[in-house]
Amino acid sequence: MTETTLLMIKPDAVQRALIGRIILRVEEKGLKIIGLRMIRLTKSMVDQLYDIHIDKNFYPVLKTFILSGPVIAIAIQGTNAVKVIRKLAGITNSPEAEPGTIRGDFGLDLTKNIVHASDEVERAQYELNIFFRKDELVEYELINEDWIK
Ligand code: FUP
Repeated sequence: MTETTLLMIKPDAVQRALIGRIILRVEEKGLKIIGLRMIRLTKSMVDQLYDIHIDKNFYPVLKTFILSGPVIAIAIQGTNAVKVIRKLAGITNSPEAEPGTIRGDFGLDLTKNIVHASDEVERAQYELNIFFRKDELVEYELINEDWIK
């Protein structure tokens, strides 16, 4: 089933010049990028994105980190896009993430873990709304789409 999800490249990966290599993985997999934006998040946007973690003890550290530099928000569409991007990202704790995943290949820290990926279709919609207006997501056909999906 065609889904749309959010992948956010976090400030650590932007600073480490990993933007291109992360985007490459999305494209290589055959998923379609339908929105792309660099932004320095506001405090209230971070609270929206991580609303389920606001009361956790690690939240102040997480929030400071996410506010520490610009991020890249990527809206991605394709078959099972939510699950596929979560798998490409790897598990949350980078040192334990499988090699071959983004976190497994590039990360060594739990908080500075390179990317954020939405975990459910409805949640993806909620998170995409934090970064993009409806008219900023672009509907188009890729010429090789029929060979992929
Ligand atoms: P994920 O769904 O992989 O983004 O992971 P979680 O929703 O469990 O956690 C959100 C973010 O909080 C993670 F990217 C890392 C961070 N985190 C910490 O910094 N410390 C913790 O103890 C747990 C999570």
